[in-house]
Amino acid sequence: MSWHLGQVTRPKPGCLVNGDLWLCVERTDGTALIGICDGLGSGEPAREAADAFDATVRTHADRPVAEILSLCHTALLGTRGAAGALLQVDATQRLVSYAGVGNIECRTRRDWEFHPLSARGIIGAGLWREPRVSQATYHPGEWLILHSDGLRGRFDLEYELTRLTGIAQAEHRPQVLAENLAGSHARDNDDLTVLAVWLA
Ligand SMILES: [Mn+2]
Repeated sequence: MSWHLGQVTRPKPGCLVNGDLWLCVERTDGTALIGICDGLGSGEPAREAADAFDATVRTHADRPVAEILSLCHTALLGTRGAAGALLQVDATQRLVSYAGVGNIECRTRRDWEFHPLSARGIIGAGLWREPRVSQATYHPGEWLILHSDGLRGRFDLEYELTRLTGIAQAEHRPQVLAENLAGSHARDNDDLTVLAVWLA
């Protein structure tokens, strides 16, 4: 019972500051909390919003995911706002929980009947409604891809997974997948974050 994470994050080409970020923290109950955030726009103001998301998630990591996003909304009022999502991985129960707001996508294999959607809206701006939490159990070998809109969403996950079969050390596959996706499907006009989570 374990899981592995691959990641790529970078600022918009030509920019020094990345308005996207991701984080992974271990909760006191032993589950993992993975977060991804895209501060609106780019540069310092986007980063400021993303940093507020990061700090809030770390401070309240033991709370339920939707509640953490509500706390993020309050913390981001007065910033540019952000899109953001949280994935909780319970490797002991083989259970994942996802909640997101705005342009963060969570992609899964077609065969897995778990296709969570982020709610509309912006964290830190406008009317707030606590997002719905999607939950599912999984069999070992399942995948979740979380990405900001710096990645085009139309990639074929099944095909990308077939490109990994030649990699002898399975725990390296998530990183290779994240790099393959960033290499083939990134937009060149936005900050980018791709997380590939392999539930072993
Ligand atoms: Mn973006």
